[in-house]
Amino acid sequence: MRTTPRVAAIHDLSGFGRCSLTIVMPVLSAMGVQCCPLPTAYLSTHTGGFTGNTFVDLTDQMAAAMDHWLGLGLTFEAVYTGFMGSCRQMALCRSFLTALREKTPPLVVVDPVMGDHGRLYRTYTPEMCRAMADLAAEADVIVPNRTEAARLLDRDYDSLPDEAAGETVQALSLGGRRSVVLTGVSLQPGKTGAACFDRETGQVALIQTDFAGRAFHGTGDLFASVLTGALVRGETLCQAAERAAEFVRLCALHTTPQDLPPREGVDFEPLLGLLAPERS
Ligand code: PXL
Repeated sequence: MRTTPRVAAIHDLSGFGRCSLTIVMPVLSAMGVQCCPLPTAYLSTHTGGFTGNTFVDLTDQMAAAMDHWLGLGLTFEAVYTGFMGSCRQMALCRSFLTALREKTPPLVVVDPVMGDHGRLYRTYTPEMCRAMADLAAEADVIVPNRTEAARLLDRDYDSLPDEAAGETVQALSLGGRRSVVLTGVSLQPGKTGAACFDRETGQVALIQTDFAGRAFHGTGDLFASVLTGALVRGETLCQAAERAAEFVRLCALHTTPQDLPPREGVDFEPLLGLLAPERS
């Protein structure tokens, strides 16, 4: 009997500048979770803070890989999606989920990656944002930042202040049907964290940890990866979000004194051991 949880991770692979699959894969492995990557694109670097990156679209490969996996009868405890390169990729994810649900429905975690700090990433068009909202409608859990929350709700970034994060997560829950973890919520100076709406309990929880003083690229991916790993290990939404917030805090604390360019992300590799499951 298989005991290791298995996650299909549908994200881009960016060779340099820790984000997406270069975070998802090591984090899930360190947590004792099997990660099956389904790359949406290969980029030489991510697009936040680098210019001139290469971009190879892997949509056709995605379709073929999904068919192959379905043909093999594979089941996944979770499907975790992130950065998408086109509307067609999001439509493919949706049909993959429909097919998987016929057999063993996975937990669906959608990080609706579209932008940050009030701005969309430059590869995202309004049509892609609508397709992301459609994909997110299929999720059991979404993990937006404030920029993405504003897009999903069709609201202004400024109309969703952190003090109202409790209302924001409720508004994003589609009437209580999906759980929401809003990241990057700061309720006082020097703090950062998340607001959670758990559809199992109907409760809102606010999590705050110390902010390391600098923002780094890819911390959203790090947070959502730990969250997904903890969820498939059986933790509640709130426990999983607390674990994720604490790991990101420790990684940022470890990275800040090194004075590395923020676009290179957090130096999480030396801390991966902290995520290992306890062995009985
Ligand atoms: O971390 C989000 C992300 C993922 N993938 C790519 C990106 C970004 C953000 O810039 O460019 C390719």
